[in-house]
Parts: sequence; C-alpha cells; structure tokens
Amino acid sequence: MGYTIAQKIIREHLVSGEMKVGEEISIKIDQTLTQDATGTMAYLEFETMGLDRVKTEKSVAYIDHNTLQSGFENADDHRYIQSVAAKHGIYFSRPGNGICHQVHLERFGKPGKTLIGSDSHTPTGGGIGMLAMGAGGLDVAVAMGGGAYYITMPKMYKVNLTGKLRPFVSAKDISLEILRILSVKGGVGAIIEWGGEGIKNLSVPERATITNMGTELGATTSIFPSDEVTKAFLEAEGRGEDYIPLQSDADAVYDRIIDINLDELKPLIACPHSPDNVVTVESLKGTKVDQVCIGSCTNSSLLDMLKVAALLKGKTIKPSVSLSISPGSRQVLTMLADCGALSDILASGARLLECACGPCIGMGFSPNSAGVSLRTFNRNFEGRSGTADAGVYLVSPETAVAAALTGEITCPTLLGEMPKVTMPEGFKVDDSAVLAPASLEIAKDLEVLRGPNIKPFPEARPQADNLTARLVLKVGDNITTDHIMPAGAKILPYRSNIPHLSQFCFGVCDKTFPERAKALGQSIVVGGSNYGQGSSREHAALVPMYLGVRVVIAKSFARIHAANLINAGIMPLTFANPDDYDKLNEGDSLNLSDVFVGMDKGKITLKNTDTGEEFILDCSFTDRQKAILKAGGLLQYTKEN
Ligand code: MIC
Ligand code: SF4
Repeated sequence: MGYTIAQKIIREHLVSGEMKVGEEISIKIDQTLTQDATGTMAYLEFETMGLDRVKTEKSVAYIDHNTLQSGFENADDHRYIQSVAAKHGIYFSRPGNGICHQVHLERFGKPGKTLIGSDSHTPTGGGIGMLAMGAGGLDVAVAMGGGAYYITMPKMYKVNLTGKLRPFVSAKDISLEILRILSVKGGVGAIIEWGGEGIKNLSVPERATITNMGTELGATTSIFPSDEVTKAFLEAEGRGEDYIPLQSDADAVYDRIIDINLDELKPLIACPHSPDNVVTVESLKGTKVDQVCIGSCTNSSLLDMLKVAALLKGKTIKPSVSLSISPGSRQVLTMLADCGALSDILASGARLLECACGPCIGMGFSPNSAGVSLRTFNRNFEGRSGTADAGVYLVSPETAVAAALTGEITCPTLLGEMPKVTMPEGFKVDDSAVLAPASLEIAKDLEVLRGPNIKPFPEARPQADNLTARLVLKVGDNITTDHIMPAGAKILPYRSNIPHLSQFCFGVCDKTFPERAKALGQSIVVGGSNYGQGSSREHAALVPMYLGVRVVIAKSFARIHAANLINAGIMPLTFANPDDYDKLNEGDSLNLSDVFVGMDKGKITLKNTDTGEEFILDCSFTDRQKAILKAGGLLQYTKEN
C-alpha cells in the first residue's frame, strides 16, 4: 500500500508510536514559528526549561499581532521576544516585516519539513508541501527544546480539483466551497491533501490560501504536493536549493475523497458568525456594506494585492465604504510600491495599514455599530472584529473590491473584464528585517529584557482522584477560543498577564463568569460539540485554569484546544451519551470519583450530587497525557521528567 504526502513526511519524522489512525504518535519537528500574541508565553515557558539554545533547524519569532502600541505593554513584549530570541538561537522578524505565515512561506518554508507554530494558521506552510501544524505555545516551547510533538495519527482526506477557475473566482472561493461541504468540524482528525489536475494552475500563494483556511475545517493540517509550481516559487524567492519534489503514491489510500470542479465554482461568501455559513455572493446582492478589509494571512500575497490594485485602478470606492489594505509582508508592500500598483490602491481611496494581522484580530479598524464588514480573512466569529454587533462576512479579494466600489454585496463578475495580472519572475528579496540570533559566545552575556506586564505563570493543580465541583458555565456547540478568551486591541496586550486577562474570560457568553468561577475556587465547564475550535491560543486553557476550572465536559473537542487543556492540567472529557448534555444545568454540584482508575479504563463516572443521577464520561488519554494531568500540567511534567 502506498503513502500519502503527509504519511511520507510523518514516516520520516516518526519518533514514537505506530502510524495507525487514532493512535498517538510523536514526530521530530524541524522548524518552529511563534507570533507575539502567543510568543511571549511560549518563550517564558521555554525559559523555564533552562536550555541555552533551541535545537530545531530553524525557529523564527514574528511580531505581527500586537502591533498597536497604545501603551508600554506590546512594546515591552516585542523587546522581550527580541532579546530572548537573540539569546537562544531564534531568528527575529521585526514588527512591520509581515504576517508570520506569509513571511514564513516566502523566506523559510521547505517542502518535506515539519513545522509547528503557536498559531492555528501554521498549516499555511502546507501550500509549499510542508507538514505544518498549529500548536499551543507550550508544545512549541518543547519542540524548540528538541522534544517531539505529539498528535493523534490523523485520517487522510483527498480533495481532487478538476477544471480551471473562471475569471473573478479564486482560491478563497475554493476554501469557502470546502467549508460549505465539510463544515467547521468536517476536518477534525484528518489531514487534507489537495490534488488533481486542477492544482497545476494554482500558484503557491493560492495554494497557501487554501491550506491556511483548512484550519477552519478543524483539520490537523492541509497539504499540497511539491511540484514544478513549488519549484518556480522557491526559485523566484531565490531559494531554488530548498526544493524537493514530493507527491503521494499512486496507490495511496484515503479515508474520504471529495471532488470539486473548478469550472463550476462561483464567488462565495461566509455569513456571520461562522466560516462555514457559506452561500453564493449572488444570493446576497444589494446588501449594504460599511467596511471592506483586504489582507490577513489568508489573502495578502503579492498576487492578491496586484489583482486588487488592477481592479481598483482608475476607480474610486463608494464614500459610504471604508476600505483597508494590509499587505502580508514587507516584500509584498515593497514590490507593490515599486511597480506603481500601490498608487492605484491609494488613489481609489483605500487606507493602507501595516503589514500585520490588524483588523483580523481586532487590532484596530473595528467596524461601526451594527456595521457590515466584508473581509478577505479566515474567521468571522462573533465579537472578533472588536465591534460586538458587527456582521462580518468572509470573501475573496475580488468580491471585496466589488463591494468597495459599489457599496453593497456585488458579484465581482459584474465588474467587467478581469484585468490580466502577471507575477514577476523574481521576488525582491531583502531579509534585513529578520535579525539573526547572537552567536553562542555573545549570547551567554545577553540580558533578557522583561517588562512589568509579564506576570508569573499560573500554577496548575494536579488532577485529583475524587473531585466535587459546581458546573459554572454551560455553553453550546462550536464554541471558539475567541468566546473563551477574546482577543482585540484592548485585551491582547495582556497575553503575558493571566490575572488581568482573566476578567475577560468567556465575556462573549457570560460576563459574570470570571467572578463566579473565582468565587467557587474550583469548577466544571460543560460544552457542546467542537468545543474550543479556532485559534491555538493556550490562554483559552491557562485562563480558565487560573480561574479554577478543573474539568471541561463536552460532546467533542477541537484538536489544539484539547491538547492545550491537558497541558494546563484541565481534564477534557466527553459525554458517552451526547444526550446527557441536556441533563446538566448550571449550578449543579458534580462529583467525579475513582478518576485514576477511570482514566485507565477510558470511562469516568459523573454523579450529580443534588439529584443522584449518574452519567458516564469518555476519555482516551495516553499514558503521557495521564501523567501530565496527574502532574498538574505539561510544564510541571516536563520539570519532573
Ligand atoms: C487567530 O487568528 O485567532 C490568532 C490570533 O492568530 C490565533 C493566535 C492567538 O490567539 O494569538 C490563532 O489562530 O492561533
Ligand atoms: Fe493574524 Fe488573522 Fe492570520 Fe490569525 S488569522 S495569524 S490574526 S492574520
């Protein structure tokens, strides 16, 4: 039996376990990346391991999320990350150099290598044939220290593309189509390989749009073959030597095969508040639009920006619309400026933002009250834009421009003829904003610069064999980490200050949660299916842990969040019978008994001590995970081992 692309990379990196679906495996990690919103915590964790240098082939620290400096906090964190990177052998991408995933694709990604990043959109690297996965900061810290990365061996899905995209239909529409087909939980436990003759017309940045948004499917990662297109991209980046060909074997076996005919694809749009709420753009035509944002790690490549510039050229956006453009990297911005396309964008009335995440994470540019915002981004979760009652829609750059020009949702095919956009043969390479780490000799004496906003890491409690606690909060299906630990310009600066962050925990669901949880001392949260989808932020586990949450019981969990909960010493358990979800209520007093024996058996008994009713909860912890939970989290476990 042949191998899929992902299986080949896993096979080459396997450290422990058997490559059988559902089994725990661990793999060697070649590269890591961090961004600043999760990075400060990841490097604090790395420091506690007491190692001098990272042990990876390449580790890069990016500053791209917390770039609004409305107080000392973000600037202090940037300085901390810069100094810790120099000391420990990590490359540092300066603020303004671009969004981690875009820059990593341009400058560092290599086909056939493994990459984990403390950001859920790390699978962007799959566009270049890497096995790239999002992870919690602590897992990234362990990988930097040379430790293996543990995952459950995923199923393999294949998406076959046939035909060719028509004008005004682009890679983003392919992402939205697969979300329409599979939903935000459809990729859980799977790696999605893209293939078929339709991929030969997709450039690396277009492939990266697709692997980027595979995160919204809940997939472990997504991957394209490394082929002539990949080779041409690497050569254009002056990195031809990084190319290796990589494809699946003809007799590779997939758990599911999905076909998409590109000839038939139409411009699509995801409606509030979920990326899988997908309809055709046509069906919403005429909806008034207040704001349009073009950028983010999904759609900020040079190709995207050149298309946008060509469509805006000589035209003026509607006065009722505010349009922002954030190029994905300094390379993209410089090349736009050099060829004059930037002037076309500015002349249309657009506002140019920094090469950073910006509005995608609510770091500025929040929409007006009840505003309708069309964004080329990947997430439209409630409240994420920074305006609680805004309605965010996800679209392609083409559809975004059509809305900016007409002031309403408009099918881009109505814009006339699609201007021909050609990519330059070579990219302008300038790595001067990536600072190499100090040599070992110099690093010894370097001081790590810490600001007053960095507060000590909260200590997790070891899981007990018997636990009685109240059900503090019950939430529904598809709860995102943006619900659990909101981001945005006002909260993000406190990512290294868990006590301060804790005031905002579950703010989108119930503003009284932090106070109630704290008063209880220890508590249990109940959720529906796909609990913890979305971002990789370990803060969505660390903050509940700080507030005393000991156990989360849900119908099912998203992969990275379940790992983050265990790393934080919180036990994720699932209902053996999903209908039992309906029988639990906020305020119930719940008892978990014989937890340690239950962990071994995979079944733990939960008793409602008010009513006497009993429920069976499932778990499938590996020996390592049991040990982590008993130790009180991964940090403690790592120290002890
Ligand atoms: C996101 O898109 O939600 C983020 C912000 O990039 C997160 C990371 C974070 O919360 O810092 C992610 O995707 O992991
Ligand atoms: Fe940044 Fe948005 Fe991409 Fe997250 S999804 S890395 S916030 S651009």
